[in-house]
Amino acid sequence: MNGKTIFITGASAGFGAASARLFAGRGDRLVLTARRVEPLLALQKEFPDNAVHILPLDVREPEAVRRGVETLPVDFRDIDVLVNNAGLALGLEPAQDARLEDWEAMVDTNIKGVMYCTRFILPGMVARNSGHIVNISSTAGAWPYPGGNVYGGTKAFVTQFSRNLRCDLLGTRVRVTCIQPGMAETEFSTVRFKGDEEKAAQVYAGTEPLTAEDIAETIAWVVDRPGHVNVNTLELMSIDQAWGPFAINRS
Ligand code: NDP
Ligand code: 8X3
Repeated sequence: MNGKTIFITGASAGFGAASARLFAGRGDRLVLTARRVEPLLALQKEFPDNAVHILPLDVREPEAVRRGVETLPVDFRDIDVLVNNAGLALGLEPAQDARLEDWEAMVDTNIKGVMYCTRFILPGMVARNSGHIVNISSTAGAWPYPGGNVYGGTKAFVTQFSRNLRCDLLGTRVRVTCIQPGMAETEFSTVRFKGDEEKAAQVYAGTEPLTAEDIAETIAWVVDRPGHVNVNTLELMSIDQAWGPFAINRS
């Protein structure tokens, strides 16, 4: 069989859907997961001649992830690339006002979801001595901002988990890459602001943000490096984004 088998979480929108299109366009086999089935079916229909397996699941449910991975059709079983992309931010309130339910949803999705997918897919990669895990972290995991509290914390986990995985995998041909995008226009802010499209649009107003396609191309680039090259961490931002000065409180 030609091409790679690529397992993408969060393929129903944003970076995941753009990556699915990019990889399908060049003939890779895809396993596409997310909670919403309709967008996954639509993606599958876009590529009628491709091997695209859709696997609706919630990454917060370890049994669903385990079952989904174990029962993949035989042609999709040997996963070459796992893109741990499913994730979300909920709210931008200061910590003292944040909703505990939002914090729990971010921890369960962004941390535990990455743990579950990795834990159930990695053994096959190690057994075949071949594979690549691409984890989608964020600039929010490296740089703080007001209201980033738990979201940034979950992405810091993704960054350090990626590095620690490489330590465990040294001596194998399994690669691990952590990608840290800055502001990119997807459904991300609409989800963060719980459906408030106007508030979401303000995040990107007057800027040229990163696009989902930019991130898909970055994922493809790290995957396409020769097998002896492991891109550890890759941070990228829009030309319209940079760091701010330290904030000072003056009384
Ligand atoms: P989108 O909201 O456009 O896409 C998020 C994807 O994650 C959707 O496909 C969604 O599918 C899926 N998802 C969310 N929760 C779950 C769950 N519990 N189980 C399975 N799938 C889930 O956002 P982006 O494409 O922008 O975000 C992708 C990743 O990139 C996230 O991890 C995000 O934190 C990160 N990121 C985003 C940045 C940005 O500015 N946009 C910048 C840096 C990082 P569904 O709802 O159907 O389940
Ligand atoms: C998404 C980027 O800056 O909105 O991870 O947290 S940011």
